[in-house]
Amino acid sequence: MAQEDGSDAYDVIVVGAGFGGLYALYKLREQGLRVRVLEAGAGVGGTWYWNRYPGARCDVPSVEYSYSFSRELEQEWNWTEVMAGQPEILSYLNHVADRFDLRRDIQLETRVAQARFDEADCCWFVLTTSGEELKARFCVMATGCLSAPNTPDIPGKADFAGAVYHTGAWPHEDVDFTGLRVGVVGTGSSGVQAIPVLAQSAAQLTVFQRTPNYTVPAGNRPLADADRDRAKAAYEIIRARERESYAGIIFGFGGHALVLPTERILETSPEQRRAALDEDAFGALRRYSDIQSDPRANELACEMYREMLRRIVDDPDVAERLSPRGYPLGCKRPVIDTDYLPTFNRENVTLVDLRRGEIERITPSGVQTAQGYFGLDVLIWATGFDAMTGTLLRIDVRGRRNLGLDRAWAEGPRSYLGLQTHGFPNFFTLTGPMSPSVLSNMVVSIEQHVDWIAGCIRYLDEHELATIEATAEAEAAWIEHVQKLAQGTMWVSPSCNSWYLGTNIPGKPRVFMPYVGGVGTYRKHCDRVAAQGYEGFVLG
Ligand code: N01
Repeated sequence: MAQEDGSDAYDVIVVGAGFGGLYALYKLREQGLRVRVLEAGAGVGGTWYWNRYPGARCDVPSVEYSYSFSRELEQEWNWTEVMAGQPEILSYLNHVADRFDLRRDIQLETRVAQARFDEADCCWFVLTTSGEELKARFCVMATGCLSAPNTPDIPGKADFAGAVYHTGAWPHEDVDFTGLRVGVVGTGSSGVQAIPVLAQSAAQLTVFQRTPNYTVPAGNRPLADADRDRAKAAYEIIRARERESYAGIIFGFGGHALVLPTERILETSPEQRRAALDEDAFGALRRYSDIQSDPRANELACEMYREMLRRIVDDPDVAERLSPRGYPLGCKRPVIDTDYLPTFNRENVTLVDLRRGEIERITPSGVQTAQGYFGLDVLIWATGFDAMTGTLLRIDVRGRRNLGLDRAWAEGPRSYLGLQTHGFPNFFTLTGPMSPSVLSNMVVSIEQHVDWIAGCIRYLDEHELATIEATAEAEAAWIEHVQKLAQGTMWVSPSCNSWYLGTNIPGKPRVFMPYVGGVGTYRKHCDRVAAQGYEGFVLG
């Protein structure tokens, strides 16, 4: 497509119109660049466009899970709950798209099939599934970390005759479960959020649980006017502190005030731990400093969790089935819920603990497990995503010498700073593997990456340089640094399976993908690299 100046190339193609793609478009366009955003969905919003299952909600406080780039936007927008639900976040993102006139550069319902680097021309050719080809100097993949839904390969899954849904690709019209027998497979964040809501309308809800999760109540509530006003007045300080913090959050995960752990659980008596649970069940698990680093301490915390659960769930056998065992607290992504455990006290809810007999096959009318058959009208997969690499690898990305990203990442993702892979010049991965991304408030990490990329492109243009590419040495050193930081933590414990490690996808290499050093430290690394003329990159 010809540009206003007659050239047929864009400066930047951005793939994805979620939080990342929208801000990338805003920022790069402000810089005078010609930008085109390609988005597979029929609307903007990314994660919040696709994940509209009942109960979908963010677990980072909304005043923090929002853009900081516009003071006016911060002051205009009024969040109504401490942690906003999906519809409110989606309307925020639509407001942003309108407020900053972004839509004119976004092409919806456009899925990217291939991105190919042309060495002679020093540019990327991006091919869509409808056959359109676009050309740009730079590619920014704002494709999200949790955007490739995973439906497990269970025999007979195509045979089910009733309605089938995936939480990560939920229909846009309301789904009515009244009077129906509904089955949910999966008890990660999505399942845990959907289950209590589904239980209210379904005639019978059957939950197929492979691994029980450690989940704690979110304590969500309406955002009081006074609290909202206070946040608005203090935004400058809030944002500055988020940027220097560990996780890009200062009010605390789930909206609970951050408590610095000061006690060692290994130094407590059983009575003291029971008293701590009596006082504040949720807070109890956050007051100890040794849980993340010492397996014995961790097991004591796990037992505290199971004790909390037994206090909530009436039937001791159901409580046992819900009890996580054999893997540490803190290995998987924390799960925060609304009424999850009490839902299992309802008459119309059945918990199938797959540790007692796995799913053997899906039949046209239900699920056959080794412990019996469960008849269903509706089947919901809450089985997560091929995280962090899945969406990128579903695109045929070809760098120098026709190198495929799938080949470069055959033994796990390789990246320098989580921003670029050797062999793929001018190709940036927003919140990519080996950056803090999923261990942080995504919006803080997205803004940091977009600002860094925008600064990088400005630098190249000012110095009349055409390309930037991570060196193999810098990439290898960064990967080693990332892996070393994670060593000894519960995230990489041998008994841990998680999408952070890729172990939820059969055949995916077991590699811990996020950077655990914290967003503040990470930002300093990135700033230093830029200040030193993009150390670790070759500029050409
Ligand atoms: O996916 P998950 P998710 N048979 O991978 C089970 C973000 N998020 O969509 O643990 C039976 O966590 C699997 O079992 P197991 C957040 O970052 C945020 O729930 O692998 N079960 C697990 O129980 C989150 O972490 C929010 O043994 C099978 C479940 O499916 C991420 O998205 C809300 C199975 C998948 O859980 C992903 O969450 C929602 C099989 N073959 C999501 N395969 C908030 O902000 C998989 N499972 C609150």
